[in-house]
Amino acid sequence: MQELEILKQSILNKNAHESEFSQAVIEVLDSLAPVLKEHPEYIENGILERIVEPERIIIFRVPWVDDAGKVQVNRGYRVEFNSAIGPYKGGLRFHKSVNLGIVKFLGFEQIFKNALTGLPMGGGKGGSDFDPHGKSDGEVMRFCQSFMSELYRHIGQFTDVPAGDIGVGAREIGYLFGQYKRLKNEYSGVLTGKGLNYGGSLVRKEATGYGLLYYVEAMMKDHGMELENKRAVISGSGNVAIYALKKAKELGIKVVAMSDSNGCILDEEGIDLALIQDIKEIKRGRIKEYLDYRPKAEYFEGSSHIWKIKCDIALPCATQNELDLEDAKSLVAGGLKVLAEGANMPTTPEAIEYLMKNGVLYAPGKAANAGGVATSGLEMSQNSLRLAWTFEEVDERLKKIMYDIYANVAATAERYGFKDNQVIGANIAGFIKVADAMMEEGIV
Ligand code: NDP
Ligand code: 2IT
Repeated sequence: MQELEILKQSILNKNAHESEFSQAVIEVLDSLAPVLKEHPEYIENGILERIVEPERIIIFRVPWVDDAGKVQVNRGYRVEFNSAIGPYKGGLRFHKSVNLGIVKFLGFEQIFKNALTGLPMGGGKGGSDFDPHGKSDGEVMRFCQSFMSELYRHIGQFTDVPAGDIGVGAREIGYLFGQYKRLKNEYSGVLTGKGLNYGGSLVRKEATGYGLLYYVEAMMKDHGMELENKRAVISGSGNVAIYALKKAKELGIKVVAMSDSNGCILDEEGIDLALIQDIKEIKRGRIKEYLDYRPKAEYFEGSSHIWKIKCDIALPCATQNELDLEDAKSLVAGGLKVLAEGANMPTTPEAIEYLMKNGVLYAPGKAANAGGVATSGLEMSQNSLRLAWTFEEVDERLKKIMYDIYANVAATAERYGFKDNQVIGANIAGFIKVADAMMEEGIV
């Protein structure tokens, strides 16, 4: 379609230095031709031009003092991308690689992911180039307090509700929440992923990893495939990876490898969950330390080695573009059947194309990792009700949401003539809900 080609070129020109953002936008635009043919009103009303432009971007200075008494300065971001179906919602990422293009790509993905959950949440994302690795608790606290000293005036339970992402877990959310409450003199559910003592939801910590496996279960069942005794690898060893491992084990899948940004471990007896939790969640250590306790396991330098390990199921749960065409080729050569993304945009476009052409069931992150933000939505509901649901109740709702997302993605793909193409299914299903809301709300 000519309109799409013109828009794609203008996105590339306008955001030439934001490669991740352009990559995410082009993938969505490339999926939309079938729906735009049926609905020319989306083009006539400038939906595409509007949906690729954030409603608001906030960039701010974050000064703080390190343990040596030296002044440090980081850059803070919040991209409030789209509020058509609810308050901006999405995580905060603290990682040295964070820049505006990365936050925009994550915010853009979040619009469609949040729509797929069926809950009323718009899309947003934020973060900073602050690197929490090796920082003391005091340094992390002072950084979080400084970050919130600016962010607090832009967010609110009905406006914009941040949560965690890479480098932002329960510790950081606690410090951010404490500072927000102090500045506003108000207790509200302005953040999700909160501690259970002050308004957090059971299952939020587990939600992205558990949700990923519920999605995989729904998808594999639909294709008549058994989960039990399948061999899997999971990249990363953070929040998403750890709870993907836990649920995979419960479902009878044998996970043999995990990684961090330095390297990967292979344990043919199956990765020991309690040991990984001790090394990564409690000691905040490196994955290499696994060998100190399991000498039969092997360690390989470099985070991408994990894709050389033979497996039936691959679950990338670390970061964007961590799996490229070469990695996809070695996975397919090793007999890969299923790849589902716990991370956001971990697979490069060339790798996705290769996987799908070679018969791998491929589940894109905006569908497969939506369990985290969905449970954030459930945390917001509980905060509004001033109630706390049981673990079982939240887990049941999460599972239903993930099964419903899979069903919606699969049905949408089929309805538009692309059966089993979950990229097209997820992008169209997410897009239609947001686009229709934007049409109803007028040109804003
Ligand atoms: P964590 O900070 O808990 O863990 C991140 C993991 O990924 C760590 O093992 C880290 O290794 C590794 N990693 C990070 N950056 C790189 C890199 N550049 N190269 C190689 N490895 C890297 O983050 P989460 O588990 O929360 O997030 C993981 C992914 O899941 C991200 O893509 C995030 O956007 C996505 N996601 C998260 C959700 C959530 O609820 N938390 C929800 C949906 C998606 P190291 O320790 O060496 O840095
Ligand atoms: O990428 C994601 O969906 C998240 N980091 C979770 C966002 C949220 O608001 O819970």
